[in-house]
Amino acid sequence: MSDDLSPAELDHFRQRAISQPLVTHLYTADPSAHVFEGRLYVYPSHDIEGGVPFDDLGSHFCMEDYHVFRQDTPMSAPVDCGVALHIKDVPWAEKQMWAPDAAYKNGQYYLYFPAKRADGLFQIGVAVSNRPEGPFKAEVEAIVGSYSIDPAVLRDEDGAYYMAFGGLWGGQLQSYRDNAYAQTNAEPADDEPALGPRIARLSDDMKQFAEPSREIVILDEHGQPLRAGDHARRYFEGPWLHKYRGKYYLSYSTGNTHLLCYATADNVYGPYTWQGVILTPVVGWTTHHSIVAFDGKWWLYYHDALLSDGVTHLRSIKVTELRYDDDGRIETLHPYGK
Ligand code: FUB
Repeated sequence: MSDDLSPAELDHFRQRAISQPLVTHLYTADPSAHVFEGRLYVYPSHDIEGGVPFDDLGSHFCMEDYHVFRQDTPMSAPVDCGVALHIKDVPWAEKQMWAPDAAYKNGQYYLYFPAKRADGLFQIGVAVSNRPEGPFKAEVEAIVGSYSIDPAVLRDEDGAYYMAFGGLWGGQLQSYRDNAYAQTNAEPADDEPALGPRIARLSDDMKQFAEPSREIVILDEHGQPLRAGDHARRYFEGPWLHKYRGKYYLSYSTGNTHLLCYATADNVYGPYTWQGVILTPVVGWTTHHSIVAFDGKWWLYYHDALLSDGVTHLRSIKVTELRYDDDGRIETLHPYGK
């Protein structure tokens, strides 16, 4: 949704909002929620006003660190566990710590995060801790073969871990084909297949890809790849993978149409088939989420920009219950009512 909203419009959305900001002493966005040690840990971006002018590449999203938040239940007040990782402690990264995710394996916690290198290209790094809240120690180099933004890690039931990632425009995904960068690469034409997110299995030590990443293809109802011009459905950024009743669910943002939608598959690599909308537009340009099960219910963590009166790069994380129907379809949520 556009961030040019009048005070009356902002009031209207505030009165109808289905949930309130979880954190009000900081701006937070892109929440990745996980259950570790029986409690909820939320790994968001930490939005700041860095004084960087707005541009179409998202340079004004100039975040410098991550805070981790802990909750006893999705509805309880989060505890700010403090700075988990700062960009000054990441040898390969220069700026723009965007949407992170986390995973647990064998007594260690792994924080995955995108950031820009000095040459202006995004890569994805990993940092390790023995506590879910950190502090995390970054590896010296980014993950080999990683690029673009928005890592999301799924632990499958057989113990394998997969990372989905990628984002268009400022996220640079359109500059890559077959894992190779060229400045001349661009988004496909409207009638060509859309670019999908990337996916790779993680190595046993969780610090590298175990294989070159491959593209996730998202099909329409006729079994055809979504077209690049299908802006209401095609992948843009912010992937999330979860499993429900044995099926893989890939959910994501459609970017310039501001929807969170989802697609399902029988195989983690896809192809996925587009199914529907999870969340209609929020206040602010971006929409980004995670889905987590807690105590027998499912929860959607998301963000909007109401707390900052609609400033797109000053967002607040929120949570609301997510429901499936008997066929496993996710019911569409409207952040400010219908
Ligand atoms: O927070 C910076 C970027 O905005 C994220 O990486 C995108 O998913 C969007 O939410």
